[in-house]
Amino acid sequence: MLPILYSFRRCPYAIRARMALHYAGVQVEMREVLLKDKPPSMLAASSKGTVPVLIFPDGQVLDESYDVMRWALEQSDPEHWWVDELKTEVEQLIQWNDGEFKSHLDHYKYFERFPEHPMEYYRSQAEEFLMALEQRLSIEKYLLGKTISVADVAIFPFIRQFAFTDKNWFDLSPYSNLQSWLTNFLDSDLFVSVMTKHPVWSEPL
Ligand SMILES: N[C@@H](CCC(=O)N[C@@H](CS)C(=O)NCC(=O)O)C(=O)O
Repeated sequence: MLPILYSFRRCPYAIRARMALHYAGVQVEMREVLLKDKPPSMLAASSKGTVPVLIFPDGQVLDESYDVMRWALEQSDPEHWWVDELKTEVEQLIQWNDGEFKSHLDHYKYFERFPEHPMEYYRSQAEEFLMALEQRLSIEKYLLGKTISVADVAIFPFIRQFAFTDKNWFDLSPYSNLQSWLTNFLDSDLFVSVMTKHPVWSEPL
């Protein structure tokens, strides 16, 4: 019996969880869902109604992507993505990403829904985070040093989403280190493998 992962292919939270699970060599039963039509068994396990949700054969549930990542790395972490001494810094960065930056990103991506300001306004608010990442990446190859850490993987799917909102703008932006960092992840075998398409799972009758 494998753990079950409810996921949505393009969701940045689900992408970070799938990347950590794949990296750790954890096999799961993948259940691709439609966010508009969530399976009752997923909602029974986690009433929050967000993906990813990981359910273990003993019934234990993880319904926060960062918890899924941490659990995966506890199983296996061959390249040391987890460094105990960096925990606070990692969590501060992820909190900034998942909180303020994600909100600016959503406003930028769906600016038509927020007519109070033009799209450029939301984008420039999001850029505060980009600048902080660019600054870090101008010193070291990865966000927290010379090697990849859990922070890079947790944040990458959101920068991908930002970049593809207007790829032309992003490619011409001054964030050259961030551009290379993003390309590196987009081209990685790890990312490509977790983006395999799965048919939508439907609840057996
Ligand atoms: N804090 C959660 C957030 C997960 C989340 O918001 N996922 C989105 C999809 S990207 C979702 O499921 N939204 C519910 C919906 O759209 O109905 C986590 O880290 O796992």
